[in-house]
Amino acid sequence: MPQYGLENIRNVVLLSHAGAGKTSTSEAILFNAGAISRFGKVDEGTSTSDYDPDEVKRKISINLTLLPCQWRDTKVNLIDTPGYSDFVGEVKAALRVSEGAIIVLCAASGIEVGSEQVWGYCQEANLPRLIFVNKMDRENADFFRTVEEVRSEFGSKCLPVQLPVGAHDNFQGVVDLLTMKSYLGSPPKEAEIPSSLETQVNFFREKLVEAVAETDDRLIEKYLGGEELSLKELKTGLRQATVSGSVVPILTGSALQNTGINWLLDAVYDYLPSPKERDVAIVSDSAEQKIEPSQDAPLAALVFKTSADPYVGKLTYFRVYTGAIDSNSQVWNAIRGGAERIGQLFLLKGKNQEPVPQIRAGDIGAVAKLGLTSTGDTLCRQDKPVKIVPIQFPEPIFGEAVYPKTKADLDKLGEALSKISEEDPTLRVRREADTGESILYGIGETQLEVAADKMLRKFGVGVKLETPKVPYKETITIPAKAEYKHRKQTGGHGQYGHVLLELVPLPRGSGVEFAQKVVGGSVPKNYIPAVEKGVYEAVQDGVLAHYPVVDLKTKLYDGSYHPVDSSEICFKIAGAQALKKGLSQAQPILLEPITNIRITVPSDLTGDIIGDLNTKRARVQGMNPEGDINIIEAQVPLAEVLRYAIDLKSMTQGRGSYTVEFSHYEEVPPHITQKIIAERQAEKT
Ligand SMILES: Nc1nc2c(ncn2[C@@H]2O[C@H](COP(=O)(O)OP(=O)(O)O)[C@@H](O)[C@H]2O)c(=O)[nH]1
Ligand SMILES: [Mg+2]
Repeated sequence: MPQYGLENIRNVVLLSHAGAGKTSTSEAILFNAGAISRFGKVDEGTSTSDYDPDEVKRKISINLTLLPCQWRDTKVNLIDTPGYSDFVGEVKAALRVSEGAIIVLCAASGIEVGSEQVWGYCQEANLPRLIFVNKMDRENADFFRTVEEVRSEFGSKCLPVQLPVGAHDNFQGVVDLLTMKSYLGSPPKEAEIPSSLETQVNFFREKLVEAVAETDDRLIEKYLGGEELSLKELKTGLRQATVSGSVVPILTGSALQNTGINWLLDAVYDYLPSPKERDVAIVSDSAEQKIEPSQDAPLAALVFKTSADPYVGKLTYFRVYTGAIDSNSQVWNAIRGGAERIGQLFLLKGKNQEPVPQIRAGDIGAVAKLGLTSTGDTLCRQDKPVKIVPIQFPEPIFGEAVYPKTKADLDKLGEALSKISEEDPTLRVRREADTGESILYGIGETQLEVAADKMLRKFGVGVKLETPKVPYKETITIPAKAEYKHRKQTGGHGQYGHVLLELVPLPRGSGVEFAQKVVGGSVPKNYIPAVEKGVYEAVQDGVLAHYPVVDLKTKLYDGSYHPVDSSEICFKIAGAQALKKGLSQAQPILLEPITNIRITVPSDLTGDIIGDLNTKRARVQGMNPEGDINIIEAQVPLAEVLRYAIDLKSMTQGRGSYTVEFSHYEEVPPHITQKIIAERQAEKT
């Protein structure tokens, strides 16, 4: 197992809209680099990256996958990511441990929503990147149209370093704008530049040389003086420009046909930065600081993924930034403040694990069965603790209630839920006290379906997912008085309890209060707690639709007792029954939770979003345009936004996002109250 210096590593994340060809590109890269001997296919479920049964079943990537290979003297840790927006957590984790990115575009579809999103993530992270215009073999593939779109949306710093020769079933190869040679056929042979491409070749070559020259005073002098830059100068300059982000090289090819892949690997080698060229942010005295990656410094490694395996147990993925980590050693988890035993270390390649004695700075590895470590933690030396700035994951916002399918499933449900949410930082489980449901929150519907499949496959727990119940409540609108006498004569001694209650509505959010003002011992003191107990039990089950009653004060003001027949239970029954009578007389209503929602969308979609909110009984409270996005704030009943993640995605093709939080309870409009009561009755019978 060779060891690599920092300069001889590239950690590269593959990013794109779903289906542009990341996984196929990664397969072609592995194949050409000799890391695999068989060229697998996504569509046949045989790719190295999409090995997980859920990925094979759906034919999409769900997890980030580590796919190391060697190109020339350098180790390339390729990280394939899912394009489907539900799995953005994996993308964020992969981005964080990479020094460079390849953004894959489909030559027929051009820029798609997902391409915009991943471009945005790279901008945020300031990540040097390459663009690979894939699928040149496809019908409707159009490199020049795609480049035009890219340059107008992502900026003129995106520049082709190659142009394709031919397209569709006549895609032959590329013209290299640095060497000014064309390479055609398979295996590629040097050829003349086709005369039909001359105009474009000259145009883009000029742009490229100019952009490269601008990176260096000496080069720009030479360029302005009319001198040609040498190939070496061009390459060095392009590397600098790519690393600094002032140029984004565009390459092209076809992953499926395995064309253009070697040049892509060359570009990763030549232009993307090594771990040495990117500092890592640490938290020091709650401020952020940068440290330089180094193999000689004490250990600092970031845990960026955790996966749960029913056999192996927990598998922890980490990226080493400084120092090295050894098999069978002890490290310090600076975030948890505890020691962690490290067993056998592994390098991962898809599903394969290769045991290794050590993993050094710059590289990525995994270890099984850690005790206290979870995603986001830093592993280091106890005498030199460091905390690497943790990864920011998006908030889980879309919830579904999880119901076990059988009694056996119920027993194992809690553990399975906690294991799958440990695997995915964008999943969270919360028990809703009001409805008694366990709610699994995530980013989207597909992610939750995959989570349910995983619970069955990995932990043998069958679950159904349902839209969560709305925690409605009931209250009263006018004061009322009610009397109940519980009296029974059965056999031996009888039962007797008699109370008079006064019910008064309280303001929203007050809850339930109980008071007593009994004069002359008409209800003896020792029975009053029983009445109170009866009242509190009865308010759990309202008279309208069996929802809990809130915002009500109950006062016990009179009653009577029997020296022999009275008991606590009799007064409890009387209290509960009197309350029920009182509720019916006090014009009860239903209350529903109202949320504050904050929706961020491209400005031109504002009209659609507002129109839709109007059908959801929302009150729009404000709009805050910021550039070409608009932030809409509204209050809307929870019942209307339980599936808003799905609605918003379809209205905006995924360009929108939102946050939602509980605000307060409000009266349900009468026509909806009728519907809810009818539904509850149907449910109960
Ligand atoms: N014609 C053609 N199809 C491709 C190419 N690359 C990928 N595909 C197909 O596009 C689909 C999605 O590819 P995949 O690699 O899973 O995309 P990902 O979602 O970005 O990982 C699959 O059906 C691939 O066979 C290509 O270069 N040419
Ligand atoms: Mg994929």
